[in-house]
Amino acid sequence: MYKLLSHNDLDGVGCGILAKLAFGDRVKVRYNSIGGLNREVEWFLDNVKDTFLLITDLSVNEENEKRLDDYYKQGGKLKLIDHHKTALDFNDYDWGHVVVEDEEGNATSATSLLYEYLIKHKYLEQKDAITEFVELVRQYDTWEWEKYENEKAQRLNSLFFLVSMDEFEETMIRRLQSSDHFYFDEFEEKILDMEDDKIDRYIRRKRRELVQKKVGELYAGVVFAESYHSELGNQLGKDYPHLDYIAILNMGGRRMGFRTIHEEIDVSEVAARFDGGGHAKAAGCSMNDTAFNLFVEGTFHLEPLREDARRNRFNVKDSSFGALYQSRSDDIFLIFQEEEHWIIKKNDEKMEHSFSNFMNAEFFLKRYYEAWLARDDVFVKYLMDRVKN
Ligand SMILES: [Mn+2]
Repeated sequence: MYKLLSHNDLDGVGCGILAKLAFGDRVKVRYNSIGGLNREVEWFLDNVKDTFLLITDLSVNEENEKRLDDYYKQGGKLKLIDHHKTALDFNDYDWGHVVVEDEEGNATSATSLLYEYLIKHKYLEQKDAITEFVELVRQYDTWEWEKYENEKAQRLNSLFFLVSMDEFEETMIRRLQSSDHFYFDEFEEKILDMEDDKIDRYIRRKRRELVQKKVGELYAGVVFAESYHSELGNQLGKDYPHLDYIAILNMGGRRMGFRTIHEEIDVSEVAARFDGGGHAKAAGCSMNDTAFNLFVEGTFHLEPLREDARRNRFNVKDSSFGALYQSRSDDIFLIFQEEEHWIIKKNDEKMEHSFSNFMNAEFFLKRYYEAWLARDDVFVKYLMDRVKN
């Protein structure tokens, strides 16, 4: 018999699907939250015998780490397969297999590592449909789908949330067994289109609620949201590149997620400050007192960031003639080009900084003044006033 304990996200469930394809009725699969895994491992060690234990996409606490090692040394069959860099120490054990990047430098996922493992040990045969499915899961879990603009990966994750876990598992297993290539059927395509529209509307609404807060040395965008965390964190990060990361607070679940689009920022370090963990680009933690204090109490009174005017014809970004910004304290900023440099005038006074391009000047204004691109009518009035004077 086999037992698989895995994470309850798409990558974790991808592992369950592979295990069922490989072992059929001989494997029992349980999906867990990050916190729930340790209870399951304890229960397994206390109650189960003669069973090969596989743990994927999650790692255990110190106590279970010791107990599992004893179990292994006494002849118990065990493998922990993970791709989180916080789990790399498990490679010290024979039973640990943690790989963050493969030899070609591609980010791994638990599903891709388990697939390799199952093929290598001849538990499962390689097949195009499965390889394609595994690659979609990997791209979604590692954000690579963004780079390749592979929306199929994002849609697979949407589908995962639209149906129950059991139904997703069952449908995928049947499809991977019976078809040569991976596909969505007509009905799935239809509901996924509807879901895409819904996500767009949700993100637009949440964008109007985003507040900015300096936490330590970094600037965070903070938003309360129950759904679509990864899509939301990603889109808001791209919309507000002057923020180092986006923090998404799920009050009902008492959890928070961190997401960054910046190479130089590692949000697993941010999460670690609050006893959480994860990847450099996406991480999470439970909401402890410190986190609650900083991110909830510390932001509740703040006004959301104002959005840039969208339908302007005259006051547009990157115009060497000048782009006008406003701030909540009623300051007015003009970014314009002067010879090689970009300069900012604050209320008609030149500021001392100069910038090598428009983007850096705008970054400065947004980061330190929370300024937004003014609407055309404000811009026109600004120019008329200057002409009169
Ligand atoms: Mn994963």
